[in-house]
Amino acid sequence: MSANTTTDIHIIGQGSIGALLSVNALLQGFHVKHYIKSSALQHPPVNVRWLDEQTYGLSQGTLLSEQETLSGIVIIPVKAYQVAQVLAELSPRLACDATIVLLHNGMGSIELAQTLFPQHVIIAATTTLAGFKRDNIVTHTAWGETQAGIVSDHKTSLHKTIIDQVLPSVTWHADILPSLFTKLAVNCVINPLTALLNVPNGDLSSTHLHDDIHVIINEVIGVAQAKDVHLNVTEVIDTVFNVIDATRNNFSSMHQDIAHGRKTEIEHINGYIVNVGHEFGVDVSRNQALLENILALKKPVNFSID
Ligand code: KPL
Repeated sequence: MSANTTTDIHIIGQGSIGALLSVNALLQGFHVKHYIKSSALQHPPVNVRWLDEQTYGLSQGTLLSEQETLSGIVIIPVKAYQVAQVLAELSPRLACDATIVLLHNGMGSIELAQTLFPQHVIIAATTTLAGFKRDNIVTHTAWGETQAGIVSDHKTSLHKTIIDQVLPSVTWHADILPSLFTKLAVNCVINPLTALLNVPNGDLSSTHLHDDIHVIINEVIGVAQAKDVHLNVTEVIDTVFNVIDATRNNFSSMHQDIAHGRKTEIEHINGYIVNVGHEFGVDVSRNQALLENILALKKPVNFSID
């Protein structure tokens, strides 16, 4: 695995997506550095079981605070509630030619990144690259596709061709917001419903849930519209049901978070819709109920994904 470019790839966090991207970038010969939080230092380094069943061991990551300056491409595939902290930690140590790639569920980080990094190139992306992490093993389950768009372009550096190699099947959009709101609709439906009903994604195709799913989606579309993002209702509904079908045997990340007693991303998913809905006077009562139900949810005794 020798470096094929002088551009460094920095990957923040070693959840499933971070670990999968690290392996993919290493396999392409990039110089990759990955970063972990201090609590992860007590755990053994991550092993990645790739789709072709090969296993790759990643080296122990570095603490972000130990890195002087980061230049090149900085990919941030962390939980939505960790993004603000990561951006704050990056703020004193990002070289001016670095490109930031935001890659997480939920919304709300673009504005923060633009405020903290007014001079940097910022890319927002969403991917269907998939895997799950159990102990220190990440299992790769789908190669997936990526939708990406530049949300701040200062022409100082643009690493598009490298991002094309590091992220799976990238489609570039002049306006990425419709893709991000569509993914938000997918997450607003699948994540809380699977967690509350304690079911795999596929069970949401049951016809008795259709009306409820339509209400949730319509509220997301109303909020997008208030932000001047115009989505086609039928296309969003089709996308949500296609994802339910394509991931029918998987447990959503929110189901897994609840099952493992971890914090969920609900405040950045349905919570984002509720906040913006209230700001613009859009009815978001169904998303609000989902937010409240998830926040109140205690892990049920029989709640298991094993
Ligand atoms: O992104 C996901 C998640 O679980 O967070 C979906 C698309 C719902 C797949 O499970």
